[in-house]
Amino acid sequence: MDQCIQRAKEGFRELEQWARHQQPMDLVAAVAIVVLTSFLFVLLSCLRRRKSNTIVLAGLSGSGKTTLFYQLRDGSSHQGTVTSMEPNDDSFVLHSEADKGKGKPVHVVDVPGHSRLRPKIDDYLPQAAGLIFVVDALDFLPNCRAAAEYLYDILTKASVVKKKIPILIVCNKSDKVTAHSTEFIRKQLEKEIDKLRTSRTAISTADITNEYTLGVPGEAFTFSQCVNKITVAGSSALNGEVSQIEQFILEHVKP
Ligand SMILES: Nc1nc2c(ncn2[C@@H]2O[C@H](COP(=O)(O)OP(=O)(O)OP(=O)(O)O)[C@@H](O)[C@H]2O)c(=O)[nH]1
Ligand SMILES: [Mg+2]
Repeated sequence: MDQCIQRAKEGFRELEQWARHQQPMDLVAAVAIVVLTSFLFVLLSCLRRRKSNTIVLAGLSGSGKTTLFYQLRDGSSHQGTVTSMEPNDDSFVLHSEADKGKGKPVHVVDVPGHSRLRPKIDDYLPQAAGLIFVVDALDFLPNCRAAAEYLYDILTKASVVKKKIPILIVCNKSDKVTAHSTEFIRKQLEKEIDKLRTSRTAISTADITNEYTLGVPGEAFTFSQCVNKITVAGSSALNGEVSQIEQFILEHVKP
């Protein structure tokens, strides 16, 4: 510590001596350059920190993303949705907010769950302020592995990890009595991701497309280990029980 202070003092003395030997104009120029550079640095970091207003809806086919999209936009589920063949992409004030006569527009993108269309998600992640991962809580067990695989792929993408995109796991279709609880779904997904972690790291490196690894080595995987903030909520997109989703959106988007 004393050594550091001594070095700092010496450095300061050298700087003082150097300054004494400079022309006043050179000093003004040097100070101006430092001030200008600092200003540009602050400006750039402020611009970079400005959040976008894009919310990405992802999840397996049939989980209820398109129903949720319409519920958020129009306050109704547009019953009779069919498997989406391309992303649904619109900017709107959340229906519940528009009712109150306030609100800022949100850009919501519903990415189809069909495996061939999923890569479209990469077009939207770089500007995402948040990601909503929709899970079918009714037909959960037969699809648990597939849902965990998709979620694992999302959680290991550089675009998601580097920007620490907040993620809300939505257990949809809670209107049905046989729907699984949010706690059950969270635990099952954690268990499946834990298994995936082991199997995927065992694959030869040439086959690995995941950009980041998950969790803490030697410990069972939990969402709390992720750098991204991950929360779990229940919803019924069909019946309009989407308040936790709206809260998540309002928390993470900026105009
Ligand atoms: N009971 C119930 N059914 C729902 C709910 N949300 C969606 N569904 C139904 O689930 C089915 C699939 O919903 P979609 O919104 O089309 O699913 P998706 O996630 O967009 O599917 P893809 O476009 O194939 O990726 C439809 O028959 C919906 O009516 C819900 O909250 N409760
Ligand atoms: Mg759809």
